[in-house]
Amino acid sequence: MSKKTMVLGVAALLSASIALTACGSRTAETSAATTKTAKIAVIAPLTGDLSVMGLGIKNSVDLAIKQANDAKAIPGWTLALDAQDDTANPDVGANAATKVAADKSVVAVVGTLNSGVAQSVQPILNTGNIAMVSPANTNPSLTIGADPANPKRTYPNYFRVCTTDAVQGPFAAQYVYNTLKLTKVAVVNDKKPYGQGLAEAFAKEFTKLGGTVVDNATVNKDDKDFSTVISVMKSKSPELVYFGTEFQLAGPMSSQMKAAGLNVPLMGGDGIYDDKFIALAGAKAEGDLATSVGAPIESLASGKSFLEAYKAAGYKDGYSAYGAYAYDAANAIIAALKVSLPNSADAAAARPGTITALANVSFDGVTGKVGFDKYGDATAKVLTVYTVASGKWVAKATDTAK
Ligand code: ABU
Repeated sequence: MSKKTMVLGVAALLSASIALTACGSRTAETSAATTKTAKIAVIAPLTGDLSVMGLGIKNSVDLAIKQANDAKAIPGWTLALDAQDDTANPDVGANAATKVAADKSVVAVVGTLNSGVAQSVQPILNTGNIAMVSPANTNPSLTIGADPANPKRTYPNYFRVCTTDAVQGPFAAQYVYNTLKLTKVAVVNDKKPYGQGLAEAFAKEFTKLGGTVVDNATVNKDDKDFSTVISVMKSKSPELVYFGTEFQLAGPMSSQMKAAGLNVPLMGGDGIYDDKFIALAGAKAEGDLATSVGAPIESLASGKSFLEAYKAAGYKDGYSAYGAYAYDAANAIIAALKVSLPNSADAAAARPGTITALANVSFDGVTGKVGFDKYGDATAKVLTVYTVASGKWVAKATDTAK
């Protein structure tokens, strides 16, 4: 081999090696660049009276997403959170849903908190083929329609991980009648889908058991002064007041009842199960009652890892009544995305497949077994009754509806 040929050969090798190195680094860059992103949106009240519950939902979904990304749960995909504030208002919720549906990187939604907001969000997300999993909506009509005697699935994209007021109302009535042995109650509701539906379900079962509803009243969702309603209820001597509403109305109602001399327990559903109720109701809240979905998360072995991870993540706001359910809702979506995303070109293309996959999801969540029936309702129907004792909610009884 001549000297010239040898020099040319070395130059060619060097050039090939440089080209290969460049090619290798381009491959790495290309691979990083082609990791695709799918967003899970949260639609919940992030400001306003109910934000304490909405922020617990948002943080818990954020936690599930971060854990999935850390575990590289879906190869080739990164999940991201898109948090939308519905302010607990159906119109604002509809706008949030429209925005989410237009964002092609959104594949599914956790939300809403309020059943009334869900009514306006459901059809928009359904049109966009976007799965919606609520951690908190308890109004039965969202899954089975308005006529419980003739159940029909309302929207195929809608699922929830909590049980419904068709179970929660009777559960509360049975506790009041059978355990507390009370036979005369007053029933109030705030005229919202959740409050009205829950109060009606309670009253129906209480009457069926043999109890008497001595007064049936309504208030407005923005009322602050309940003196007129309290005066009428007091004249009918109820042994307990059942209030279908959330804590921002129930707290002042309890406080004003006691100040007016109506010294009987106030009871409500999951919407009042928050420390804010106790703060608003004041010292006389002792003995007030609430039911809420699931068993107390602090009492469950399965809840330990969630509670530790939530604390370690350092969120400013607590997980509140629905944090653990929101975490399970997000993980139900992530389980479905493991099926729908790998074969999809982008997040939007995975939307219909995510809905289909969700229907078949089944796993042990932090709240218990997570799965859905043919209407999109949670198969688990666990509820707990709590009472206020020494300024705290204390669990009295947990049961599973048959
Ligand atoms: N489930 C209680 C609060 C949310 C709702 O409106 O259903």
